[in-house]
Amino acid sequence: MRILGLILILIIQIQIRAEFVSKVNPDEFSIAQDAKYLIYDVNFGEGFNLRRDVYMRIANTVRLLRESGQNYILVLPPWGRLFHWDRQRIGLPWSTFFDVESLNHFVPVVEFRDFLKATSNSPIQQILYLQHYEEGWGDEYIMKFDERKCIQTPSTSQYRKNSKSEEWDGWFFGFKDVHAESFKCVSIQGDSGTLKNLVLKNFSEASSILIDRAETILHEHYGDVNYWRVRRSMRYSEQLRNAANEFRREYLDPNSDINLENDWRNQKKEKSSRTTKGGEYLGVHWRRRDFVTARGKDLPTIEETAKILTKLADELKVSKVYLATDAIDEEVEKLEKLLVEKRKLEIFRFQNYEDFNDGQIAIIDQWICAHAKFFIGSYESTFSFRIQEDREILGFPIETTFNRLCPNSEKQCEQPAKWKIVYN
Ligand SMILES: Nc1nc2c(ncn2[C@@H]2O[C@H](COP(=O)(O)OP(=O)(O)OP(=O)(O)O)[C@@H](O)[C@H]2O)c(=O)[nH]1
Ligand SMILES: *[C@@H]1O[C@H](CO)[C@@H](O)[C@H](O)[C@H]1NC(C)=O
Repeated sequence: MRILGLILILIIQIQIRAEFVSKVNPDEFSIAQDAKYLIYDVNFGEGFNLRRDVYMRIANTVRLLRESGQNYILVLPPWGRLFHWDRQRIGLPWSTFFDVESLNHFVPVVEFRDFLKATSNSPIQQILYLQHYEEGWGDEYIMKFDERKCIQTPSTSQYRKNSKSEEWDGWFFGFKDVHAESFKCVSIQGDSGTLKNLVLKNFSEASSILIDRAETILHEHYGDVNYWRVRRSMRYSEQLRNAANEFRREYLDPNSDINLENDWRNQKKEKSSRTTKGGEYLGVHWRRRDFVTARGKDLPTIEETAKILTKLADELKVSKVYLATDAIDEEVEKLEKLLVEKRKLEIFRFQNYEDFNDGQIAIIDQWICAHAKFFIGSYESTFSFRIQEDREILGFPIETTFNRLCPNSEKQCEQPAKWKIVYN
């Protein structure tokens, strides 16, 4: 009874606080005034793993802005409407996939819904819609930006000025009652640093900016220490790590645990001297579906995949294969049949579709592959790249990580670029 009372009081207090937060007048609230919010969005068609890469570029822009003395907070764009997800969802917070506290140790971040609360749903001050230069790069690639008229695309037309309110309407991740005061197209060629310059030079008065088509800008220094710092900060949520870890222990290898520091900032180079062994299984990322149409000649057939995996399992002396794939059931069955026929291999997949959405299962697949004794991925798949990065963070020897499934006719093919982790 007493506990129940306590819970009730707690609930009431939380409600009062929530109401208080949403009613704060930003003009009278100096903290809200000081903080500036940078929100971003990515082209509709981009996949989950490229979007994770865009986060890194924008987080570095926010880092650079903060290093120039500006108190920017990165607003995390809700997940949803992803082309590859069979079960569509919208408006998912980052905590569905990532440890937000860990992200927060690189630059301050806030979920979109909390940003709306903190700013009492007042309009976003400025939308900057990034685009390329209509005339192309010219003779050389120079970093630059210019206000230009919008190159019309289906995604620019989502933004419309409401003739009554004079405010701009848009998709805004499917959230209602979100508007913007001003909208501009900017042609830009450059990286995280160029975007910082654009914001600093022309829009530092705005207390909130939405950068759309953020994938237009590149990394400032691909693979440098800040690339890896932000990458290391992108720890998966505890729920997903636990699910993957339990699966590993139960089905793959009870002794496949790898210790990481709780806080990525404390992870020292010496601790990852590439001695990580991983679990006694082979991790495979077998990308199918649209990849077969788009890059068929870079992928092995099902029969060839079975051959490669059988040979690898022999060499590695493992009998278990963890299969991460987007293949349709028929293809998986065919592959499984071939593998079991050829040699007594056991194939494992994580398939708890009840408790996890498509993006969560993708991350669980990745985290399990990241812990395998040996990993082999698919050519130029960002899904495979993210696994390779995780393995760099976990301290695996290079030769166990940067491998790809070669297409049919080639015994050996060009292997993935080895983007090695750096700590300073
Ligand atoms: N669960 C799971 N999903 C996968 C797997 N491979 C691909 N997918 C799904 O398909 C999507 C692949 O798109 P991306 O994340 O963009 O990665 P990508 O392989 O580089 O593909 P593109 O961006 O389309 O070139 C993932 O986000 C998943 O939704 C897999 O092994 N397991
Ligand atoms: C930045 O401001 C300058 C000066 O007001 C203006 O000429 C220029 O067009 C602006 N650039 C962008 C990208 O808004």
